[in-house]
Amino acid sequence: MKKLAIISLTLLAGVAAAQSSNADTLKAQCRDAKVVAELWHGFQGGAPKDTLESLAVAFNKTLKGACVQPISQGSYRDLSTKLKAAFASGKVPTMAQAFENNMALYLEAGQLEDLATLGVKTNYLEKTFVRANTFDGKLYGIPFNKSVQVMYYNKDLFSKHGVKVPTTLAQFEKAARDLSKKAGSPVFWYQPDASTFGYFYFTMGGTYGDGKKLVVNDATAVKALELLVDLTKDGAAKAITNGYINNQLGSGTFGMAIDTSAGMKYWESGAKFNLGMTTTPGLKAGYPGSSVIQGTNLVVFKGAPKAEKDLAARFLAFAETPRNSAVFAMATGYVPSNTLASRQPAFQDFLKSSPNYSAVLKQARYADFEPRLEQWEQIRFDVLGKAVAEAVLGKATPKAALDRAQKQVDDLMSGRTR
Ligand code: FGO
Repeated sequence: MKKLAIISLTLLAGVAAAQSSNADTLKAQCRDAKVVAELWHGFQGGAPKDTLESLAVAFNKTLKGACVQPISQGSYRDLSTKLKAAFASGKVPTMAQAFENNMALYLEAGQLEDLATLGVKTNYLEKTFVRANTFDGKLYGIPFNKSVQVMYYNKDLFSKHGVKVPTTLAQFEKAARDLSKKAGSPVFWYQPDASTFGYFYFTMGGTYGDGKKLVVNDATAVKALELLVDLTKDGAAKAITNGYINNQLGSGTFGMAIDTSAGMKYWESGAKFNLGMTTTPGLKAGYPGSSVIQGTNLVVFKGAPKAEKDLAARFLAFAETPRNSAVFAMATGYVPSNTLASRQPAFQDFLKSSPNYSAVLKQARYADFEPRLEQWEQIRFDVLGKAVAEAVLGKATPKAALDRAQKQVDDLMSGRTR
């Protein structure tokens, strides 16, 4: 117990201290190591990358002659592209981050190690997340950085105009319209993509089909996209088409957004107003809306040498201790993977000093996964995301955009296109 406490304190200190030194420390730790377990990831900077690196540094300090080396591969999509190339060349890393749909693909390609064979345990890990990592009864990944969408809002703007923070979709629509009129510009900011669409779709009861056929153009989907399009046309919502919303907070009057909890630190540093975080508006009064579960799991590749895989299993256990899970969540905004994390005294103190974060814990009980299909990554970006963008930019009606998307989905699912 004592050793754990020391490791975690070191980790916390590592997060808070000058982050740039992490890269140097990792390089030094891995320079003479006989066993190097590469962890390919899709973090590109900020709190998520710093915290992952701090975790690896702290873990490596417990080892002799071995190390875990996190290596950024660019974005999440760059990561899956590079992994597919690695499968083709046979030079796989030891571990990587993976969305559930990526795992379906990697599993189909015969690349994932069954974690039970490495002795990986899932005691006290979030059951829903663990289930999402389980295929045909076998565990192929452990939840690491799982996020939920929450509502970020400008407390000052709401109180200036005497508008109540919405808790239902009807209130949300009215607040967006009223506040935008008062502010003289659109206050609901969103990225026109599958993630934003997913919030509205799930909250209105959408399910992307019945599990047998993938559906993106049912009546609920059309209704969800129409709401976004109408708000945009009417000057109550603004599509942010060039990157993260949190990078645009200096330009114009921001009111509210639905965005990943993993952006928490970025939002905190980008907001020049009192930032509020709360659960998403729901369909019925008294119930939060839904939210898309994003972020990734850690997987181990079958083709890596045995010594690296054993080291990976030890790292997974280290990453998932209640304390390290708590530290990771506190430093980033991700949902803790270990259910015991929130009982940590440091976590309790954190909740008192950062009450916004409690929205993340509450929202985690009202969130849904996107389909766990190997084609999903391509569909969410190149088909559904494109349809959403087309509709909000006025290039097609929501129904026409989604009908076209459905055709592309059908072709992809039946193998007519790749
Ligand atoms: C991101 C992407 C997928 C899939 C969902 C999939 C692939 C979505 C969405 C597309 O870990 P999350 O919650 O958040 C990310 C985290 C680490 O980078 O920090 C967030 N971030 C980073 C910089 C910043 O300025 N602000 C900020 O919020 C970042 O989003 O994952 C959410 C965003 C997207 O990448 O555009 O998950 N996503 N399902 N990506 N490849 N495949 O199936």
